[in-house]
Amino acid sequence: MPSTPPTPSLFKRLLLTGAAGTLGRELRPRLKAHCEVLRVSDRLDLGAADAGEETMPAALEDAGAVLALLDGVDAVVHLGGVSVEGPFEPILQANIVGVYHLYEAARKQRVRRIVFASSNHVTGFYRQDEVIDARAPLRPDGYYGVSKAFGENLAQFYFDRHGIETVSLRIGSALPEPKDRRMLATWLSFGDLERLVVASLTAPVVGHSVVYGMSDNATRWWDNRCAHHIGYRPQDSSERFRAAAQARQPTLDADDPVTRYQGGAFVTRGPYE
Ligand code: 15L
Repeated sequence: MPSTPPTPSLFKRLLLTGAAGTLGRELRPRLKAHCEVLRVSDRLDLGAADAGEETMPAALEDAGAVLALLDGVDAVVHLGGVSVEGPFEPILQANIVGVYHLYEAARKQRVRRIVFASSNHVTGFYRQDEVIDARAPLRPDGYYGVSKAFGENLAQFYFDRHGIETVSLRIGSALPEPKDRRMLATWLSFGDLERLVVASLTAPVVGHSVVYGMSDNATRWWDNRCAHHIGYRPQDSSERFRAAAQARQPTLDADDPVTRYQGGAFVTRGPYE
């Protein structure tokens, strides 16, 4: 009997930025199945290149380095940058200047699709008793959320002006398990993160699409009705962690902004001086 030929890789060369971060380390081995070569990049130590990988350290603030990073790349999964709320200057450099360098490099190197790690914090000032979809006006809950809103706007502009497609992933809480009651709504398992990224890379037509990155949780504040064309089907749910999360937080103060708003603790961070 003839042996089944291996599934051809979808991409010749895929770039993963932020590969040394928490989500980057999760996606790095998982994305290798979807490309012939995975180019991994970060400003931090990437370790040795594994089979099927090439390492290219780069700082997003360095336009020349980012241009070289996108040379010969079919598509990008952009996780790089600051991933939490904090003072403005580092966020400005990595998330605003850095994402501009990324899109300019994509234009010059003719990269056609980017999966952009945005964040639920672009809408963190909606209340936890509201359900929103991707058409809701943005309500960032800090400089970090503002920087991700900039990234989404830039993605829209580069699609309208240059035809570069992006899926902006408003990632919830991508952790091994939900740590508190808020995360029963925001949790995204690592398996579902992989499914979401792969669906975003492979959906035939995305233009600039926005999708909330959450698992199939029973409690939900986000409605992905505008993103059905991506074909993301979450397979995990936070429900099995509910009892533990409730035991950890038996009572909640409804007047506390951390409880009231979807962004949780991010909404109270700062000012920084
Ligand atoms: C994020 O955007 C952060 O990167 C992550 O550290 C979590 O805090 C997450 O949001 C969240 O909202 O739980």
